[in-house]
Amino acid sequence: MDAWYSDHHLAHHGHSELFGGRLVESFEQPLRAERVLDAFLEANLGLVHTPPDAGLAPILAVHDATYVDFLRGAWDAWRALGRAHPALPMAWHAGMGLAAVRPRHIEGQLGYHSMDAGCAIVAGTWPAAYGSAQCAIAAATALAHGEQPAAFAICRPPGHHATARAMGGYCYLNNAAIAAQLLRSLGRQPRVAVLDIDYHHGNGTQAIFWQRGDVFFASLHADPHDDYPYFSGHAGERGEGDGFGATLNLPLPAGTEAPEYLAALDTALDAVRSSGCTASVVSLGVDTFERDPISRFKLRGEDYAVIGRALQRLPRPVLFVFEGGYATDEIGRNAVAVLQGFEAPG
Ligand code: Q9C
Ligand code: ZN
Repeated sequence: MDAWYSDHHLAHHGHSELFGGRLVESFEQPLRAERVLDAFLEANLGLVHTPPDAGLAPILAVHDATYVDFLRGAWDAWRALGRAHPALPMAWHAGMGLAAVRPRHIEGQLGYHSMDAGCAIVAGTWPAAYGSAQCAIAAATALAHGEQPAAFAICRPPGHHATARAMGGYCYLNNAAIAAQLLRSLGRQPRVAVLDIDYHHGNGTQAIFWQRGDVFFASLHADPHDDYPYFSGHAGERGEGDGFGATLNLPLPAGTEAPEYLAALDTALDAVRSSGCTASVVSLGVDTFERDPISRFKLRGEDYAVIGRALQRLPRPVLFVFEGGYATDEIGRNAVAVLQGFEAPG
């Protein structure tokens, strides 16, 4: 399978996040995507393409125009206050009990368009997020044209926490949702599955398709009682309206190892297979790794090829979209092991 990679992500760097009560250098680093690219090239799995610019339309099919305008202009508005350090939100409307009116001031807008203090904005953030989305768009376009049965979008920054109008969890644009939407429209797929195997619940993807029956969302993740994103991903969340039954959440406890993980993955794959989907997007996070610095599952290096093999059961074409994973020494190898397992002879 071929991969899509944009070096615009390199300009999204030097950002901090609020972590454990301290402002620390973000765990979400440029090195992550470089490691994944290196591992993909080393494994000789296929070509690596630079995505062409497909414009804003596929992004606006998922995200609100006001949010996209905010992302594009946030750094300049922040700079206009005389600040040269990264922008971070610090006031949110949760709990005020009012429908939030969008503030005029950039500090208010940062809070209005975010769910946490994990998404800093620097000069290179918009170009990076845009380039990341373009990787998913180009890979989905290739699949829609029937060129290949599978593709890999080496997205950075990641996307699955971003909702239609809010950033969070290192995510600005929801690459997986943009790709799923594009497969629906461009590829004329009647029903598309999104399988999210990042350690964290893909709250953004879930929210975007919550009321839609045409995109089936299944996710394996840390139990939100105990882990980020805390307010989304419980087993009882199943979608609403036309989307009722098209969301499946399989929260797992801290310390989860391969046997329980693979059993839950089988449950998700059974559901995807009976959902009538004819194409799949995998939100591929490898922060389920035992040595991931911010996560508490216990998957080992050798488990990732087994996961990839299990994913052979997904309806094709299959688009892998890179999400989280913070053990920089191993993320490349682990992500690519999933692809190798997927491509291994059945
Ligand atoms: N103590 C992704 O993997 N911080 N985002 C959690 C836990 C946010 C992760 C802190 C983690 C977001 C794409
Ligand atoms: Zn994650």
